[in-house]
Amino acid sequence: MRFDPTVFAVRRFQLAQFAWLLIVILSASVMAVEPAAGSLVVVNAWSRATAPGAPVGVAYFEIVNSGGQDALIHIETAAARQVEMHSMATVGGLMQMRPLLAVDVPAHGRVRFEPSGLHAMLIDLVRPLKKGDRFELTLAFQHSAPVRVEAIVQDLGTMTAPGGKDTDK
Ligand SMILES: [Cu+2]
Repeated sequence: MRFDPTVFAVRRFQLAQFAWLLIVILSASVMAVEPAAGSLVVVNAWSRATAPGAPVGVAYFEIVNSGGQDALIHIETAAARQVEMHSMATVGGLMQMRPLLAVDVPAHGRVRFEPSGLHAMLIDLVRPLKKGDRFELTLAFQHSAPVRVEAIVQDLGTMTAPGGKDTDK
């Protein structure tokens, strides 16, 4: 956009308005490139009903990252007194769970917590989990703001995410 200097004076008022508009536009675009906010989305959060008296439960979800590299470092829920992140691996023919301090979330990648893989172990449940219950999980990340997501409790034997949606695509 060009401004003829000879008409600058009469345009001063419009120019001032234009300057304000420019500030608004610039600050909007600065907000748009902010890396942290909203670049991590957590989808398909679910859990599984627990047998009466079972002290632990489990939760699964998928992290979709449209931003830079990050790491999941902590999970909290009101449904259990402690949450650990576990991996599962077959060692000598036996499935073993291993606590993890952090789970890498690659830039523009996905991390899936799912049966037989990564999972959130809900330790010392406040009450048994029943099918249809909902509870909130708060996921804390190394760089991004915490993300809260509601997990829906499925049947005791459920082994796939609700709806069986393949969210890879
Ligand atoms: Cu576990």
